[in-house]
Amino acid sequence: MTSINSVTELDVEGDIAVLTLNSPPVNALSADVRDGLALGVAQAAANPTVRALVIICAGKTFIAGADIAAFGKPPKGTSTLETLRSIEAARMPVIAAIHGTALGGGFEVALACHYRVAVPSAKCGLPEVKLGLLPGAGGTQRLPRIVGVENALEIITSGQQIGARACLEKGMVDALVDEGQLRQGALAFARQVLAENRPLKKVRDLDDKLVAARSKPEVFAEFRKANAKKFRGFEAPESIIRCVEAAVNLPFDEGMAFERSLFLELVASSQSAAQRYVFFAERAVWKLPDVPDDTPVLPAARVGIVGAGTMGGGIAMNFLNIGLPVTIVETRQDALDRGVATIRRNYENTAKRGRLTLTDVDQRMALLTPTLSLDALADSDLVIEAVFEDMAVKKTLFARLDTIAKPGAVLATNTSRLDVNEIAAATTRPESVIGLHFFSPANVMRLLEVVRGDKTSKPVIATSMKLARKIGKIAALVGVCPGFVGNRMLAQRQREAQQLVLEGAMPWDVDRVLVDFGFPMGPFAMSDLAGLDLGWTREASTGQTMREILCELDRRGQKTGAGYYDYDAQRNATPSPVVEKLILELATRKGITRRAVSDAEILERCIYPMVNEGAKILEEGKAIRASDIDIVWINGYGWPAYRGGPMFYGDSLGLGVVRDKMREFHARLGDDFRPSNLLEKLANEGRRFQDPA
Ligand code: T1G
Repeated sequence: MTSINSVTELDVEGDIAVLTLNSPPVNALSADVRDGLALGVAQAAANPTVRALVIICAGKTFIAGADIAAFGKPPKGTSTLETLRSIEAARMPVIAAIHGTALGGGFEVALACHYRVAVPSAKCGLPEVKLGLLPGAGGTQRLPRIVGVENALEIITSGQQIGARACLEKGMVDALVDEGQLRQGALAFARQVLAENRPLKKVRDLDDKLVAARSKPEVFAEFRKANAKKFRGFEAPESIIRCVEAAVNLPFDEGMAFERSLFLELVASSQSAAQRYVFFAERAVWKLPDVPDDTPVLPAARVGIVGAGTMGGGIAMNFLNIGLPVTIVETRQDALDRGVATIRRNYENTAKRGRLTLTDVDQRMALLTPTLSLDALADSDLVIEAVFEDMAVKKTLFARLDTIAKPGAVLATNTSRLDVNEIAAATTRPESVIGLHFFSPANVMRLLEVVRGDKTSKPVIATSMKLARKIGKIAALVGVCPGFVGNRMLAQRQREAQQLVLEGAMPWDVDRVLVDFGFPMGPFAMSDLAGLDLGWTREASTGQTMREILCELDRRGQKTGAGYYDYDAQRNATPSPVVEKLILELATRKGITRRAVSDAEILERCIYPMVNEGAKILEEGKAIRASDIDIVWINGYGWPAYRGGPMFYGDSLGLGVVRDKMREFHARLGDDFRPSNLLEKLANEGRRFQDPA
């Protein structure tokens, strides 16, 4: 065994060399790893007894890509491209031995090898698009040569991980070896290559798939059209498509040069900076400064849900999906039956799309126990209420649960804004009470706000966060305040959207500006979709807001064919002349002289107060870090990932810019725009939310 450098060793078994990389946690292509690869290949080639080389990794995975943390820093060591060139140009067959996840530059290393073998549990992929990048080490040039253009376009623009068996079928790997026997299997494969005197198969030389593609140039336009909605606003997918086009139409080396040029553009782009920030933010969110990793976790084998409505049913599905038995409680049989039927229908719809079998559906439904009795929750480890959003109702329920639930059970409320401390005070065990704020639809939306009460215990927090990860959520631990993090900031945007419409904009102007910014829908279209009458009653309606006026006219949104917009039978929205007239009348009644409102003002008035509110949330300690707030907004409200989240966006504008604009609005529009202390402080010091405190 020869140590090549701190992360690479080379040993020789007979006439086969084995180059082992060991750079935890994921063998990312750091400078040391690249140097080790290049030096190791050279040393193996310089050994006349060596007739083949296996590249394998220690630890949990094959190379999982370039070192994301190194982007934007001065390059060090052997370049990735040089490293791959040395592999592909080696005098002997080089075999990549893959386990774990060979991703990005890691799979590109494997593609530069002459052969690839993998254990069945391994996965391969080119997820650079999720970082606002494209595979910058030949992935867009080599992969189409193996799997064809259509497959390559789908694989690279989706960033999906592909299981080893599917990789074998697509030709991305050449053989599977026994699980847990990767080294032995790779060595055996290498001996077979030698015994059969197989050629040095260079992917760059494969051309048959490209020849076929040259006769179908329309593939690219069709792919662009089919994915226009999914790619809207993102730069990387179009660059990827252009690179794959180049693979079809240019010689390999020219295609590589083209890929390199587009890669460098993306690396330098604000979108990629944002998406790389989000990558680390999604990992930071699980780090809880005052809840150590070794905090004891409570049992969570049986779940009780109170309420079988939209939220309760959706929440139940999260746990049924991971095989946990769920007891769901309602007050009336018809409501219970409706709730259970909705859960089954949701699963059956998923099965129709081929993502579940009917057996899966039956197995999950068999885990569900519907009941009208709260007492049935006596042996639940976790009880989640999803009943009517009313404090009195919730306090009464928690007082009852306190007498029913077993000692140590976690009692969670799904409230979206009510005071978790007040709910906890209705029990004799406030340390067991926590907020689990699911976002609707609860079986789809990835975000979970975990709301810690003042007395919530650390084991309850740790248990909740661990369970959140098990059900596939991304969880942000937040503090108790009206609307917690997401809805508290949303209130800022909703207020300004309504005010801007009175001052001179129309709902469709505000929606257009925010959709152009990157949101999937604007606030008014969202309100029509959700229903304008949520929480509205005719008895209490005063006709003082557009929402009330519209509800009084039975314009309650898409479900009534009209809300802020008019809808046709296919629910296509058009701006409503009726609503325009109502807005003008309301503004007149309120003595408002309407004026032209610019798109810039719409954006600034909707977004900057959100950033300012996020700063207040941080000041008050209701979120652990700014990037947690960004995770909330990206995963709960559709903030475009390529803008990093509201706090990252504020940083990208410069907090001085945000502060000055807030000061200007404050002078003109009042206290809603008073810059927070933290915003003032950071702006005055020329710092960012994302800088270490
Ligand atoms: N670079 C740097 N750090 C990385 C990393 C990477 N590529 N991947 C993971 N980490 C860190 C991560 O931050 C965390 O750190 C720890 O490893 C465990 O990660 C030229 C330009 C591999 C599937 O996009 O998808 O190649 O929080 O918690 O759940 O064309 O990590 O412990 O301090 O996610 O087991 C392309 C990204 C890069 C893969 C493992 N590659 N990584 O998941 O662990 S661009 C990727 C992942 C590129 C080339 C281009 C996952 C994983 P900490 P984890 P996991």
